[in-house]
Amino acid sequence: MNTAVLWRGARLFTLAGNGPWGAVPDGAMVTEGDTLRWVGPLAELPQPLRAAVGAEHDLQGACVTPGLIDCHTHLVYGGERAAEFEQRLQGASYEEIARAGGGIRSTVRATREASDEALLASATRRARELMADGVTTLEVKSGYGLAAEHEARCLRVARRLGQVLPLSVRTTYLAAHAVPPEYEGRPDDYVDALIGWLPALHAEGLVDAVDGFCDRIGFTREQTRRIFEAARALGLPVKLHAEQLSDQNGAALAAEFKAMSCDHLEHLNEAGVRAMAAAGTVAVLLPGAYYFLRDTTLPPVQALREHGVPIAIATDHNPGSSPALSLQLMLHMACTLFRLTPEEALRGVTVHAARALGLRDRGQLAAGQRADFVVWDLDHPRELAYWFGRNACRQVVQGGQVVRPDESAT
Ligand code: DI6
Ligand code: FE
Repeated sequence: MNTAVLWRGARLFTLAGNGPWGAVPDGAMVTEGDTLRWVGPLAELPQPLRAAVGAEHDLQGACVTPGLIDCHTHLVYGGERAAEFEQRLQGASYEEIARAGGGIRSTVRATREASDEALLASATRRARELMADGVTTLEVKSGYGLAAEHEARCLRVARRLGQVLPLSVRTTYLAAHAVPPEYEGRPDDYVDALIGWLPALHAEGLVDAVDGFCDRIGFTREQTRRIFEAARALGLPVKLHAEQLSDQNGAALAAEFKAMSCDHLEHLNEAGVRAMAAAGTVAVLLPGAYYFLRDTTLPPVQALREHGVPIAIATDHNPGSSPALSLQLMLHMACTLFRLTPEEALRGVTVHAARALGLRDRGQLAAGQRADFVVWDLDHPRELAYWFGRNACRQVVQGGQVVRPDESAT
């Protein structure tokens, strides 16, 4: 049997209930194994539960939030693209570089050349950086293999990450990220191929969701539809890189398939917003990519709010458009660049990020949720969006275990 552990002396910001931040000033939590058994004001802790407590931690008035969830990353890849960054600084555009065979395709070459061990080692380093920032759940997409064998390798590495690190990992199949050189000029044949690879990957337990890049340099709506139909036939949920560089009405298509999320959305139109609202699809905004590509078209945040579309925020970590390794920095940028409120931004990396991954057991501090939380060196979580370039994370508890500070690492 698991011992009940009491965490007291916390200023909890549960994000549960209707009040601002779900604040509980003299808060306490009781965890049992990897689950939160009770959350509330210490004074209201039921006596029988108090009596069952086998260990206690005094958080000494520190501020506590749910563990952060990075719901959109491309963490597994070989190499980096700093030289492409220099090219862009000299005037080449992201699309021009991609069309000339650079961009995603250059990372595909480096990924195919990298061994499984090298891919795992580099992804582990990056995951650790995100975790040091308070991340307890991470989504990882494939999409730099673009061949059956290499997509499988990347998804296995992603799964492995969740086994070697104290981290929950969700995997997403994004073979529809770009057309690989073997299929140059034959995108429909490539779509047939990637649809053909999916059942075996799914049978191996490597796929939690299916994604695509619907854009001028990605895949058309019709191709995306075929991919979504294949996902649906296997009972897999879908998400979409939609309306990033141009408006393809991708979000409306994704909503038809009850997508868990549509991501990027700088060029999202009103009909797309309505379709997402009706389908309950989360809007995942990615300020890192917007910033790094020096985009100037803002996602329609006010329309998303007005239609009640939940907004999530993620790093979009990838070597081409967002080499970002801090979700805290994304909170800041979501406010400065997209004008989210600090509370919206925090909900975007907790409650709404969980929803973007189809996870109901995390994102808030409430009885029955996973015991994933972060203790911050801050007076109030609004400071998460205020400071930048500062890591205010003091302690991370993942599945009821203290994983940071990591005593095994020192
Ligand atoms: N949109 C992006 O911003 C990333 N993928 C996508 O579909 C960029 C990926 C890359 O440039 O390597
Ligand atoms: Fe992405």
